[in-house]
Amino acid sequence: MAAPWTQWDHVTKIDPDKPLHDGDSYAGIADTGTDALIIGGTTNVTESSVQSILDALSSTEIPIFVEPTYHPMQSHTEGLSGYLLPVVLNAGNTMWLTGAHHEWIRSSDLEWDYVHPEAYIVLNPTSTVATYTQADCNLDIDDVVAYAELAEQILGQQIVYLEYSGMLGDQTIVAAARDALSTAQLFYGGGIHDYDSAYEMAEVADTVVVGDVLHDAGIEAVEETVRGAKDASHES
Ligand code: 1GP
Repeated sequence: MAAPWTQWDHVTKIDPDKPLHDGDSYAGIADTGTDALIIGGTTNVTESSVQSILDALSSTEIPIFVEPTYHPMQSHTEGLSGYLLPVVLNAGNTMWLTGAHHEWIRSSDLEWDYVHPEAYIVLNPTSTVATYTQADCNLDIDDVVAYAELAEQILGQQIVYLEYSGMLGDQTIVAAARDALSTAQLFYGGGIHDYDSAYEMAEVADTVVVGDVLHDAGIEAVEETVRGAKDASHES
């Protein structure tokens, strides 16, 4: 069976550390047409904050994954499709390459069917994730392409994630990374906030991820980004 993410054009990431926009509810996010939800953030994410969001999403039918930047005690929670585990290829702090993962595996009885790695390439030097992982974001297009190939061909990664968190990335770099991959899925995230920005990035990435727009502008704005991503995917 094909991995679920091969069907995703648009994903919405919910940060447990940020409130929803006024009047929005977690349950309403799935009605935007987004293909999947990821619960995850860089700082202040705890098992209990993730659990309250899972509870609020209990009637949601689209896949829900958690990016565990905290240390989950359970390897599988009810209502969860699985964990997406970031491995930050350009991290300066090896905690984000293998350190945190090693610790989690040592201390938990993981159900591997539910755990899938994502090879992150962090590209916005001013983002919290770049600071936190001490990422080397001083990369040109050939560096990014080489990381994408390394992820797929050397590390056998099925998901490569270009993470521009907080800023809209460079479409040429995203397209070049996509071209360098054979079967891995290219996720793009960062700065998508309306129809046009979603369309632009979905033209070149396999899956676009929106985060801040949910918390800053709300569900209706997320809906616009879904339309942009779906239109671009159907045309390509
Ligand atoms: C963050 O890639 C996601 O991990 C989305 O980025 O918050 O900038 O939309 P934004």
